[in-house]
Formats: sequence, C-alpha cells, structure tokens
Amino acid sequence: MDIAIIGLAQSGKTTVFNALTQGTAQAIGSAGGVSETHIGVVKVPDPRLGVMAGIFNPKKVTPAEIKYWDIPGAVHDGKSQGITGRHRNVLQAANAFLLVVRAFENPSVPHPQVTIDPARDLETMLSEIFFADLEVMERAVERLPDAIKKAKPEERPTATRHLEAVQKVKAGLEAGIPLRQQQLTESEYSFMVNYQPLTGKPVIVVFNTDESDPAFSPDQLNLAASSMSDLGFVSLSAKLEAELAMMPAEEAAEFRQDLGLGESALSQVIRASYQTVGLVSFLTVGEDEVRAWSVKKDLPAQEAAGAIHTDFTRGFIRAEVIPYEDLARCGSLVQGRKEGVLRSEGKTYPVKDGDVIHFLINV
Ligand SMILES: Nc1nc2c(ncn2[C@@H]2O[C@H](COP(=O)(O)OP(=O)(O)O)[C@@H](O)[C@H]2O)c(=O)[nH]1
Ligand SMILES: [Mg+2]
Repeated sequence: MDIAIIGLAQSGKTTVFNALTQGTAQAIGSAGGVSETHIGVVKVPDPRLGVMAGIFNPKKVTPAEIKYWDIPGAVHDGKSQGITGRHRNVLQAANAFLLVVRAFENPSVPHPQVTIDPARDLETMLSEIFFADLEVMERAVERLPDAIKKAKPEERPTATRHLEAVQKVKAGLEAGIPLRQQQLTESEYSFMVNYQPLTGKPVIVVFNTDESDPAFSPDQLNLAASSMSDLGFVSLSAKLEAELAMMPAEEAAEFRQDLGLGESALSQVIRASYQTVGLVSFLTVGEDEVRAWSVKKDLPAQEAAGAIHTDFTRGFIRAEVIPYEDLARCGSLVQGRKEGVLRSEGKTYPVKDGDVIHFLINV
C-alpha cells in the first residue's frame, strides 16, 4: 500500500510525514528549499500478531506496512505541490492520497494565499486533482478519433469503445463527479487503467490544526459537496505529533495524557487509511513467521495470495482459512480443524479482516 502525501506549500506535509514515520526529514519553513522525495515505511500496529506469536513462537513477527511518500515542491509559489509535472508518476502509482490541509496559525510560516482557510484549501486541492484528470481525458478525446481512423478494421470496435469510455469519464468529471464515484462497466474501467486517473484514488484529508486548538473539527466547515462524501477525515496537530513521535514511547504517552490528546497521529491516520481505502488485514502464521498483510476488503482469495508473492496467484490451489478469534481460542490449527472452524476455501472466497490463511500453492 503506497500513500502519497499532497497539499499546498507550507501546509505541513513534511511535518505530517515525520509524525507518521518518526523520521528526521527536514521540514523546510522558508521559501526556496528543494529537497528529495522522502519515503517512509510505517508498520501497522496489530495486537493480534502478539497473540499469534504466543501460539506459534515464530522466529519473526512482521506487521503489515504502509508506505508514505512525501513529495517535495520545487517552488513555494502557492501552487499545489506535485500534482502536475515531474511527480505525476508517483501520484499515479499511489493507491491513495493523504491530503494535508492547513488549519494552523503560525505567523512565522506565511500561507501562500495569506489567510488561513481550510475549506478553501481543500477545495483548491480537490479541483487540482480534477483538472489534472480532465486534461488527460481532453487530450485523449482529441487524439483517439485519429487513432480510430488509422486502426485496422478488426481493431476499430475496441478503439471506438475506448473513445466512448474516455468521453463518458470526461463528461462525469465535467459534472463534478470524481472517477471513484462514477458508474463504469468493467470494460470501460479497463480502458482507464492506461490513464490511472487521480480522482479514482481514495483521499484521506488531514486537517493540520493549531497546537492551541486540538479540538478543531471539520464539522465546522461547510463540506457538503457530494464529491467529498467519500473522503476520510482526520484532525491533528502535525507539529505537536511530530515532536511526540520523536520521544520515547512512555514519555510521549505521559505528555499525551497531560495534554488531553487521544490517539497518536500514526494510529489515527492508519485507521482512516484502512477505512477510506477499504482495507483489511489477513494473517499468515507458522514457526518461521507470523505476519499481517493488508489487502482490499473482500478481495478474492486467489488475488490476496498475490500480496505474498505474485506467483501465488498463478499457482493458487485453495486457501485454508480460520478466523483469528477461533484460532486464538483453539490454541492450534490442529484443534481448529477438529472443531471444524478451519475451512477450505476456493479462488473466489472474499478475504475478511482477521482471517488466518494458509495458501496451498502449486509452484
Ligand atoms: N505552528 C505550527 N506550525 C506547523 C505545523 N505544521 C507545520 N508547521 C510549520 O510549517 C512549516 C512548513 O511545514 P512543512 O512540513 O515543511 O510543510 P510542507 O511544505 O507542506 O512540507 C514548518 O516551519 C513547520 O514547522 C503545526 O501544526 N503548527
Ligand atoms: Mg515538504
């Protein structure tokens, strides 16, 4: 799972990244800084792993991972960073976006649009994503009729369907509907894979609030647009969270209690990411390794096997599945089989959160 962090200049993207990854990436507060793209791997906390480790006593315990990408902006000119131009490939490859919106006051960090206005900034960023897709669709609509003319007769029907799919998506975008909310047939959708439209990706919005106003809530903003109905929302003070993330865990917990802060930025963002993207974790267990894997909810077992190794999809025979609670109660796979809670499932079995799965593979 790759999540790209986007947002206006000085919204706190790098600070959020640091809060999530306990990283030391430099947050550039003054104009003119150019830095590298930062990639941070975050381990998804999962208490079920500890319980499984108690049963299997494995050599290794490996949590699921989410990769966060912090994309720098070369210019601090008030434009969004990275939507267009050289970082587009990173955005297209991402599974979701973490959109940082500035809600903090900080006179020493000038806002590119001068005033602090989270609703405006959120809309600015969402429309940039829209326009990036529209531009791609418009170019395709101009180019494709020519391609149809030049196509061999037997390729013409496909090329025509391609154009129709692009026109449909373009019309949807013009009506303000992001791709992820458009109703496409499987065939129409397959043409979109070439374009990797950005509005097809889930968006988790992080309101970067003021340290002095941790109670900030997006409810106070007017975010009624239906194009926003499927966004995830998190509010946190990135600066404070980044500082806490650098402290020893015990000390951070004490501060958190004193300040009346709830969940850490990391667990808030991970939970929102799982919810918004529709992820679940399944587990694999054994004496070598107990491990969690994140996949889309209800993904067919055959495809879920591909999360472990791409060859596993091709060689899939069946999956032996036992829900985590049952295995924790039974204390062993053998006992689970005896009690009939360890089941054998086929290719299309939709994977659920907490399934402990053993894939039988023909390699
Ligand atoms: N007061 C305050 N300052 C912040 C907060 N988040 C970021 N900043 C400051 O804003 C400046 C820009 O942050 P940075 O993470 O580099 O923004 P980016 O351009 O979006 O990557 C830095 O000086 C940060 O210290 C916050 O929650 N509160
Ligand atoms: Mg930055």
